[in-house]
Amino acid sequence: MANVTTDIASNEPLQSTELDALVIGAGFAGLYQLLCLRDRLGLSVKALEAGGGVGGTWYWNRYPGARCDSESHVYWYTFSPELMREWEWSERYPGQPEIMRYLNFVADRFDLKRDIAFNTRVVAAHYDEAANRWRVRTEAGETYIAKFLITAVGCLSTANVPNFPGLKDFKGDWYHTGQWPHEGVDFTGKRVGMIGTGSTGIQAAPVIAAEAAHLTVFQRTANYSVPARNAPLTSKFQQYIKQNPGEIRSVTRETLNGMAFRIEPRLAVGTPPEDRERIYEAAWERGGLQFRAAFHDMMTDKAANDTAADFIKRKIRSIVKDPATAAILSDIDHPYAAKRPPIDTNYFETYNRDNVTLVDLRAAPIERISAAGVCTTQAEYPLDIIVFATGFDAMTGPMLRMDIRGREGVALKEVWEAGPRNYLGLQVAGFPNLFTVTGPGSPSVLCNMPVAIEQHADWIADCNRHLREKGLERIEAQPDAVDRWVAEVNEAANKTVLPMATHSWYLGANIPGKPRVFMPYAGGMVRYREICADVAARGYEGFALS
Ligand code: NA7
Repeated sequence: MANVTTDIASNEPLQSTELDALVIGAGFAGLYQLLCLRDRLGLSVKALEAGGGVGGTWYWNRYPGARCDSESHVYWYTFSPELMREWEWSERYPGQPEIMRYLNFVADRFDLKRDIAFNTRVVAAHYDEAANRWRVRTEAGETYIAKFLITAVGCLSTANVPNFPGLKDFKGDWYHTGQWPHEGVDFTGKRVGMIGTGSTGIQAAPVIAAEAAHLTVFQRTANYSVPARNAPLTSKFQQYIKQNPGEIRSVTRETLNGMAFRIEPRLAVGTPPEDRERIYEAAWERGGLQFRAAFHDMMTDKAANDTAADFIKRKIRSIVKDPATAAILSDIDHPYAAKRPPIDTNYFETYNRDNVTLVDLRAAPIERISAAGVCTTQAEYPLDIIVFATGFDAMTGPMLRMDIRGREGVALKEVWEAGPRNYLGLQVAGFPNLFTVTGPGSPSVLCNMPVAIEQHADWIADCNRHLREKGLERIEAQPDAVDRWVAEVNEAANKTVLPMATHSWYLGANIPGKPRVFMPYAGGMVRYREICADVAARGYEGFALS
């Protein structure tokens, strides 16, 4: 319905749309949140999406080799057994195009697109206390008014292009992997430079190397990677999926991080070295993120983690033939999986190709970009194309690039100046009726994302139902509950080796000037789910309802 109201910034009367709830984003999170609120609660809801289609992260990340690191039979929605039977994955890990087909299938199956405005970027959201409404403005100047505002903006959706001097003078083409051209990039016959060796660079390098005349990889921090061992799914496994949707859903709810595998109860410390070696060897052969499930103490005991780290470093040195290159690749300075652990298809093998060179930025950092290419303090590397696989302003970036203001016009930027502060990763004190799906302080990126997303969207929908049933209009996190939760998030992280990677994006350390705070909740999805359920069961303890 359209009302005449006032534009939040200019005070000019504008046509605006009034809704019960507004969702920002139409990726995994936004689609499911829209479905929950519209179809289960019967609310008037719209989703606003900056992209030209559904998909969120997967809409933008179209770089060569883009593939999910979660296995396909757990990287999807599990709220509907019928839906799980209707869709069939083709490979062990879903590639970006297949994920896009899946999300479009879901959006069409539930007729979601009619309530999504595409190519619509939200620039501001201000809370109007007197009216108890959120006033949301888009880049094009439209205004939406909603009682509830739900951000489903993703954790890794704000691209980080480092501010190298001279980039504008570069005569070739450059691309960030998270803003990849839809038409693709032709590397044939080109000299390509790729900066960054996180999960993205590690996926992209082998694919680019196979096409380009030459690939130069610029590595700042050496990284672990375990073979993904991707393969087509057998028809037997596809049958298993169709016949056991309930079991698959249960496993993702019982495992620490929403994955399909259980962490072994045995300890690395105390296991005889030859047995440990055999176990790691089997985990390496099996491949994937499951490597971290080999021993229970891997993520909590540095001595245990060292055994995994040592195993992978030896693997790198055995794969990479040139000893100098192998030394640079295996000179890793953080515990295994303390930064997000990549998995790969022929990554280290790629350095055995004649057309691939590794540049060690620790020895000689990038000084600037010239018209011809990348200049380190030691040399200039002439290039036709530069690929920035340099990651994201993670978790808080997508929230803070919007001008979000709560009570009395207080900006989220101010409240989060020293790092994100909220309750359960779901609500910020002073920002009533604003929910943040997979916000900082929730398991999010430490969990298999669709599992974390379904839990949050369900909780938010249940909360909305509760408010309606009780005739309540407003829910707001209490400052003391926020203090307690921030302490709990820190405590959970400090029980693990995660904060030992002092330069990880989990800590915001990849973005110059960003406060260093461990952002995701590391206590595990199972415990987190219990905490959230318990809070709701106690009448939304820690929230003020009115
Ligand atoms: P990541 O994991 O943040 O990796 C970015 C890479 O880019 C990493 O190797 C960085 O080195 C490097 N980087 C970033 N800035 C610079 C500068 N200024 N100079 C040189 N190198 C730089 O992002 P990804 O896209 O690979 O992965 C993000 C997530 O997507 C991934 O974890 C999965 O969850 C999916 P650094 O390590 O900071 O020294």
